[in-house]
Amino acid sequence: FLKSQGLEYSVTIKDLQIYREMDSIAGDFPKLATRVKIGHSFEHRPMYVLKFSTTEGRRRRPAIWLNAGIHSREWISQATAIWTARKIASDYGKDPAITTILEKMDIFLLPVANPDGYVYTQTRNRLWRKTRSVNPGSRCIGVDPNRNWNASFAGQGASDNPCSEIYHGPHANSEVEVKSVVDFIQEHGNFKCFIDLHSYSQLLMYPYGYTVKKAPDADELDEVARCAAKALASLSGTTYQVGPTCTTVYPASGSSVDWAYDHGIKYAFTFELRDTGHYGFLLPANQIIPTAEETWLGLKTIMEHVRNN
Ligand code: ING
Ligand code: ZN
Repeated sequence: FLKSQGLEYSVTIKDLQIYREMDSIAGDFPKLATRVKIGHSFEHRPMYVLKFSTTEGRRRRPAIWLNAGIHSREWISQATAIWTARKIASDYGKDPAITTILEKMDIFLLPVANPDGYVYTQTRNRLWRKTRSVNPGSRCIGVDPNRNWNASFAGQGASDNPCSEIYHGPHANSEVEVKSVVDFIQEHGNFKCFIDLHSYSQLLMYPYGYTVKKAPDADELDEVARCAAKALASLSGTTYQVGPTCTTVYPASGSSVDWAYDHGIKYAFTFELRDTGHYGFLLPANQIIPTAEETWLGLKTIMEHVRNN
């Protein structure tokens, strides 16, 4: 396949070190963490999630989906996710919060939701956002994978121009990376929470992005988000703005969290991680661990609320 596309790199885990770390976490915590392949990307890289579960039972526990790296250039997202993966595993049995969460629920973490784009940002264009799929009839490559979900698809805040950074694609779920997640979540059928990590701007948002209309659960989601932002800030004072996507950043249709929310996953949140624009997407490496550590406090606040409800 790759040869037919004229691509010179190989489809191995070599170009995705995060996949090796996922393997290493699963190896270090075999009773808790397993690496699960949920599909593959356009360029046939595997899509791996880490599943954290304290039960071997066949019954499907209520579950939490942690999504990262849907936009490839937002590197703090993938980095925070893989840090979080090891944190979940190593704090289980020590931190009562994560221990009780995992006694009731399973956590699925997808650190690289757009693997082709991520490799492309490391080899060709640091600021690539979209997937790397071919658009028939256009010289431009890629679809915005956060405009490609079946939630007011092709509505406001998305473009029908394949050369746009917010191109929604030919139809909902046209991107195999999006379709893989949708199929997995629907097949599972018991997800209660979906959190997508992006950067940058320091925002914590909930549905909707596709309309200014208030979501039915907006008051509860706003309250949870405010508690999470407060917990996050408690570590080193990083401030987050809280609100619905549409009025907090901009209108955007076809997003992952709006799809999740409209498909019964009430606790749907998007983090826009550090910073507020000084470094932007090029956040220096020495901010990875501080960002991950403070974000963890926000994530735990949300997951504890999901556990209690
Ligand atoms: N921002 C998000 C984007 O996809 C967003 C904002 C969040 C839109 C949630 C819709 C839903 O444009 C970045 N930085 O990608
Ligand atoms: Zn993004």
